[in-house]
Amino acid sequence: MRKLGRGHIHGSYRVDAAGRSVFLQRLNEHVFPDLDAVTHNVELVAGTLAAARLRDHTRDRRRSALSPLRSDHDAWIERDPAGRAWRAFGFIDGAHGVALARRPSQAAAAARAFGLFFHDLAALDPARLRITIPDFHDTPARLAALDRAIERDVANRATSAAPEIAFATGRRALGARLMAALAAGRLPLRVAHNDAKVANVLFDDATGGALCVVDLDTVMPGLAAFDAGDLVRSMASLAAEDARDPSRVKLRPGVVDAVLRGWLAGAGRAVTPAERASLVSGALVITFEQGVRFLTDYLESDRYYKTTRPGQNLDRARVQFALLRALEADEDRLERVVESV
Ligand code: GN1
Ligand code: MG
Repeated sequence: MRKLGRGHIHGSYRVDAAGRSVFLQRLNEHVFPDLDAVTHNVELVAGTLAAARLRDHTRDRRRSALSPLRSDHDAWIERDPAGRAWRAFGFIDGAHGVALARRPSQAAAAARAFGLFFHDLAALDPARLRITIPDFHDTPARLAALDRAIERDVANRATSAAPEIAFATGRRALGARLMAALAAGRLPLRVAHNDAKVANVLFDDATGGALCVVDLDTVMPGLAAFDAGDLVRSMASLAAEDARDPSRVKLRPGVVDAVLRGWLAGAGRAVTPAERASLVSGALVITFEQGVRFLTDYLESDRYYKTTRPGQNLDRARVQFALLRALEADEDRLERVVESV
């Protein structure tokens, strides 16, 4: 059994036994208390993607969708003697993940894979999915959680985060942009991945091309702009998400443009004009929201995101806010990029 990956949430392992390889995960029930709901969504989405893959002869059938495995007891989840929950997928071999997209072409390939994901799930009624983490990309709700954390200040850290708190509370209007458009019926509810980033794409070892979108745990009803926005957020800069010096955050305009173009190419005709027009706002809002989440966790004493050193969640928040400033400065140009596709 070999430990894999860098995710903040589950523990992931490769197991080779009886002539086959399995991707085994120990599930984090603190983050996902309703594993029945997670399992329902993963099975429904993986099945829908597999069916789309069968209709498309240009894709690698075996390696372009996850295949959840049942246990010997015909269950999707098994508990070990300590009560911990485990699940398994067929191992996708000859593939690798990447933590950072180095070149625009790689960023475009990852974004296109998520665009295809959107395209392939466009006919799936989002109401069939269960809510695994309520209000996941509801930025105003995330701001309300930040307000509570500031108010309680359980770890006495609010003073050390005063500039970040001021930054976040000054941008409430930005935080409301997407949810207001959804509530007003201007944007359609969709099946969204909700954790769209290059690290959740597998690339073919042989060709370097994007094979498959992974990590379906947060797939829920959502907006196109959540995923396209998170892709921009996670690839826009080469700085580490927890860089100690936020001045290392530099926008890579060529990569950002490639992400927007790549996502639109994958989504094709499944995307509506209003959705297209929301993608750049999505990048700003989701970057802001991620900073708000890290800042909240810092104030709540690092309960959610794993940390390996003091101040790591505050550094993470600072990086997101630096990135947001850079995206805001480039917003008009990015809107023109989307219009030109
Ligand atoms: C978490 O563990 P990972 O890297 O898949 C988080 C995402 C954040 C991300 C930030 C369920 O994802 O929402 O964008 O960290 N996932 C959950 O690095 O909260
Ligand atoms: Mg994830």
